[in-house]
Amino acid sequence: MPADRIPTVEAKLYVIPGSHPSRTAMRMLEIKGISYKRVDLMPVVSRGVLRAMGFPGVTIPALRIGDRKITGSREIAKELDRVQPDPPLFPAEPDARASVEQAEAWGDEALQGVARRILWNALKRDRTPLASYSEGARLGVPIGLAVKTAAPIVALEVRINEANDERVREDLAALPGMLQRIDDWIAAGVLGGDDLNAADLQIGTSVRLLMSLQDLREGIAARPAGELAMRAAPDYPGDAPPVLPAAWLEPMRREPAAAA
Ligand SMILES: N[C@@H](CCC(=O)N[C@@H](CS)C(=O)NCC(=O)O)C(=O)O
Repeated sequence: MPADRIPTVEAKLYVIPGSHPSRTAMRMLEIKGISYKRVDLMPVVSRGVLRAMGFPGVTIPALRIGDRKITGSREIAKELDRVQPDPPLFPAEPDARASVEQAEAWGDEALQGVARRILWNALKRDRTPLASYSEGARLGVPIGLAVKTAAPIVALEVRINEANDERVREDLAALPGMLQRIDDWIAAGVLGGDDLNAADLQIGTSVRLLMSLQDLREGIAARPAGELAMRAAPDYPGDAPPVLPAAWLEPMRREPAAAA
């Protein structure tokens, strides 16, 4: 057995209920067959917890694996391939790997934020669906109470993530082009192969989060990106009834735009 191959490893994953990159990390651990302990944290509070525990960053997901502490879903993907090479999250062939890494980076740097801002903007309008995003989570307080007292957290997340109306309207205008880009990657074989790769899991969970919003679900579900999302994250919590202004959703109702 190669020296860098660890047969059993102790893993603890820090997540926020309903968080899309958290789900990316959960699915990667599942696919690798690495058992782990899940620790649910409240948004915002998570920052202090990770800082106090000596993680290198303050965002979720955060993984303690063996004696290593990692933040960032892309860093976690790389580390998991290192400690448990099979099944691989990246193709071995250099060009194919570069394409997957490019799609993964775009998923992290562009799509993830769009999905996050749209969700927080929707929750700013109606906090009630927060309970559905916490399904299956153990927050240490009753979910009902957590939701009732969540107004300051939602307000802070809107500020931290710049989920203001102007930005989110722009995000929704860009979304059809982003979905088209995902469909194109699927057609090109970069995404959506038989075995899910790191980019499938990075992008699929963001699309899956967007599909938790009834405002967007129908426009996404039938396209290849929607099918990929269901494969990447079959069990995703959360269901938000329509709440976004109809005019903002117009671009999603038009014909598919060119890739953004
Ligand atoms: N892009 C990074 C960062 C992820 C990120 O921003 N996570 C959010 C949850 S989806 C977070 O930690 N939010 C808590 C906060 O900002 O207070 C990744 O993929 O790991």
